[in-house]
Amino acid sequence: MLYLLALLLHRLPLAMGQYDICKSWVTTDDGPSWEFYACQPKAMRMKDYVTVRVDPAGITCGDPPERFCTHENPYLCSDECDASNPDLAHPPKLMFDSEDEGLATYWQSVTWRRYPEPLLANITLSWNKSIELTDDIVITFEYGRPTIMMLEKSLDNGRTWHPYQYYADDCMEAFSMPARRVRDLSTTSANRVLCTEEYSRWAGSKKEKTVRFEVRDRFAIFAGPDLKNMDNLYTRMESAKGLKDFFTVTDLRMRLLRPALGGTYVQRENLYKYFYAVSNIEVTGRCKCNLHANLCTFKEGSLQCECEHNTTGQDCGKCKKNFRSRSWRAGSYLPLPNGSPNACAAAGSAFGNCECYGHSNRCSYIDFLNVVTCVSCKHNTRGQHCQHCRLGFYRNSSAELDDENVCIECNCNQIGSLHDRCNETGYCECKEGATGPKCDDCLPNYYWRQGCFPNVCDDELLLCQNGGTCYQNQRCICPVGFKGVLCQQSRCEADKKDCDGASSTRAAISTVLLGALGLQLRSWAEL
Ligand SMILES: *[C@@H]1O[C@H](CO)[C@@H](O)[C@H](O)[C@H]1NC(C)=O
Ligand SMILES: *[C@@H]1O[C@H](CO)[C@@H](O)[C@H](O)[C@H]1NC(C)=O
Ligand SMILES: *[C@@H]1O[C@H](CO)[C@@H](O)[C@H](O)[C@H]1NC(C)=O
Ligand SMILES: *[C@@H]1O[C@H](CO)[C@@H](O)[C@H](O)[C@H]1NC(C)=O
Ligand SMILES: *[C@@H]1O[C@H](CO)[C@@H](O)[C@H](O)[C@H]1NC(C)=O
Ligand SMILES: [Ca+2]
Repeated sequence: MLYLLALLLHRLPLAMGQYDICKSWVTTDDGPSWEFYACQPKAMRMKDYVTVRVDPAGITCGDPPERFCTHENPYLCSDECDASNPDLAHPPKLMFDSEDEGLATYWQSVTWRRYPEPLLANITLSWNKSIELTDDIVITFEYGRPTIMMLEKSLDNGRTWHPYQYYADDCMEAFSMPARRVRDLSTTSANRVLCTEEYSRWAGSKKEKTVRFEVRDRFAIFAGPDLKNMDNLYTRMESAKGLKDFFTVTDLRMRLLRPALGGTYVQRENLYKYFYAVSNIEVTGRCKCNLHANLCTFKEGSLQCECEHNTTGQDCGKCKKNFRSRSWRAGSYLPLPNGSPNACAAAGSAFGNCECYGHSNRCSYIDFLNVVTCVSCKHNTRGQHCQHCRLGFYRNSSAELDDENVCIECNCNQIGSLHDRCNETGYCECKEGATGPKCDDCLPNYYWRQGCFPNVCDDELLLCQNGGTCYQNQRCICPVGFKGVLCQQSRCEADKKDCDGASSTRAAISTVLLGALGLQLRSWAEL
């Protein structure tokens, strides 16, 4: 009875939505067992979990209190922003509260009183978690939308930023980009970053208040106008490189670059009507859990996937300890309709747990030693559990044991080192005279020439004598009449014949050679 209930409870959601469950208890010929599926959390209102930052400091209105007016009522500047009065304050958090019926609550910037200096503001939203967008980002502006703005995103918690979309009433003028519409994109350009003029033109501040980042329109390129064919979208997400990442963010930034003008030009005599006011930022998405979780919870100030399939980590991005018999993989939407869980697995052999840290997926039993050992360790590892580095490699101290980069090649200089092994910090063992981590340098008083050799001469102790010059520490170039390693020997003293015989002998040899050549030339000419 309980089995049946469990079966029903787990089977039920399958009908409700795709990839909603990670596993279900099924009965097969071999008896009941778990079956695993690719799974993902439901989409949520992400503004409930966001941290916001507004830059630069002092951009929020009300400190000191100031008056402003609207484009509809430009000469009645009786509205007031006062940060110290809760009724008149417009702090950033009002972009994320629930909008009840009635008056909108909004964050508001200072007015453009410093015109013509640009009025710039950044609104940065951070989740400290990767999020996959599932619906449009909708930003609601009160009193008119900016005439120039930019949306940026980060995938690495704000370390690097990338343009996401440009918005301007004149794209060419503002960004030197042609204006395009997301609706006109095709399957090959679905993740193009473009500039749109649809959300920046003046249409009266009450009428058109929203600026969108169109996720649905981009999905519709694959899934059809009503997103009925999600299977096609999921298939594309698996095959088109970069498509999934395009919709993934950890942070978003709105760069407000020029406020609504209410017309075509700025009226210098009334700058109190130019400012930004944002009442709501709607971001709908789901936690990215690599298709290994169907729940995502808010814990200790951050969203976290409740990982299944024996995975772990904030995004279920690695295998749990003792489940690393093969490398971690994200789940896949394919094959339809349930996808592949690509679960992490303990070494499923009868020999018990043989962890190979993901460097091997085979274990074997060695009879005479009575041990189970990993076979064919990859990634330059070795050992019973692939826990050591092969000779010629050393342990990467910033990588976990199950990391593909766990072993780094020693790279010892072949000539300067005794062998190609190194110690745990990557230092090679050097031959005499060589030094440096890789033995590719020479100690002082040694010179490099296919290895390190002791200096023959130098400028200090081993000076060339009698006017000789030291050539690259390798030898002294001696003036005529001297020889020896340091030119210390006079040729006359060494050999009496050298003193007068040398030059005449050389002349005699050249004459003979020239004579022979002349003979040869003459015989060619006669032929
Ligand atoms: C807004 O952020 C961008 C980087 O994304 C930075 O270059 C710019 O200076 C920031 N502007 C303000 C007003 O803080
Ligand atoms: C971000 O999330 C990680 C993992 O949940 C957590 O350890 C870290 O403290 C969080 N950082 C911030 C700034 O909230
Ligand atoms: C994960 O490990 C548990 C406990 O060992 C096991 O019962 C379960 O079947 C594993 N799940 C998957 C998806 O491999
Ligand atoms: C060491 O491991 C880290 C983490 O995987 C990796 O980023 C880094 O590139 C590795 N270092 C080398 C020299 O391979
Ligand atoms: C590796 O060798 C270098 C140079 O001899 C030495 O400084 C370092 O302490 C050694 N590291 C280890 C872990 O032995
Ligand atoms: Ca609000």
